[in-house]
Amino acid sequence: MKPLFLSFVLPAYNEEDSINELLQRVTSSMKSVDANYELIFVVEGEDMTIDRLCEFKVNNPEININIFYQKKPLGLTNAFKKGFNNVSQESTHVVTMDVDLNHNPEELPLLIEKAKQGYNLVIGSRALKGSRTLNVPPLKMLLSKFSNFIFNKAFDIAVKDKTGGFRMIDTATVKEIFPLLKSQGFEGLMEFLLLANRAKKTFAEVPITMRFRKHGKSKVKLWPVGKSYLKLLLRRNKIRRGK
Ligand SMILES: Nc1nc2c(ncn2[C@@H]2O[C@H](COP(=O)(O)OP(=O)(O)OP(=O)(O)O)[C@@H](O)[C@H]2O)c(=O)[nH]1
Ligand SMILES: [Mg+2]
Repeated sequence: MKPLFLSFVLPAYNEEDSINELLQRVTSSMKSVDANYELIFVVEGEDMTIDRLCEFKVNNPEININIFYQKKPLGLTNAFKKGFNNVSQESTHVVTMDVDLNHNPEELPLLIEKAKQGYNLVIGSRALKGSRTLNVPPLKMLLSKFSNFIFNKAFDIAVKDKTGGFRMIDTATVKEIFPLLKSQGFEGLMEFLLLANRAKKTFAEVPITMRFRKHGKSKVKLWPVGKSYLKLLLRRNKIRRGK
């Protein structure tokens, strides 16, 4: 097998109080992983995230960090697209995770193990035996369970957690699928799975511990996000047929 080269694609919108811990934890976790890696940040917003990130980059010149920045947020999927478009030539896999530390960088080896078995998409899942969710407010938990229930009925894909953002995907699959994404925001996480399923990609899920953000505000706005998922639901048959 080719040596692993992980491209972390990390969208951050006003995450100034989480960015330093994320950088510390990702880079120290990677010390015990047998892989080269790069960090690609797509930063939007007007807080200090960009300043803290640039400072880390200057102080750690040995770490391969690529930063894209603009003030105006253009949505999660658009941020992912920008990152995916800029992974380096050597990249074997793309890793996505939230910058607010919802996901544990220390759990990455679980995903790597499955990716090494050859699965195209490995999903850090909140919906398996052994998965844990910590400190998530009851209303958010209820909404997440409700939306996953609807998606499990509506989308016939062998993945239990269809909206989680902790994923490891082989780079060839990312390059094949992402140009087809029509989404702009959070619904792109689901659309990616639909398109990958249509392209007969293989999926694996591993249980993770998901922790509610300690800092900053959620970027999920109930009504716009709900509306875009609804549009995706209405479009699902067209997507299945490749239209
Ligand atoms: N660059 C960029 N990043 C975004 C945008 N929307 C969300 N993000 C980032 O994407 C990740 C996921 O957004 P979150 O707000 O954490 O969404 P969530 O995990 O469903 O909700 P909570 O963690 O409960 O707040 C975080 O790292 C955000 O900063 C965007 O428009 N642009
Ligand atoms: Mg989050």
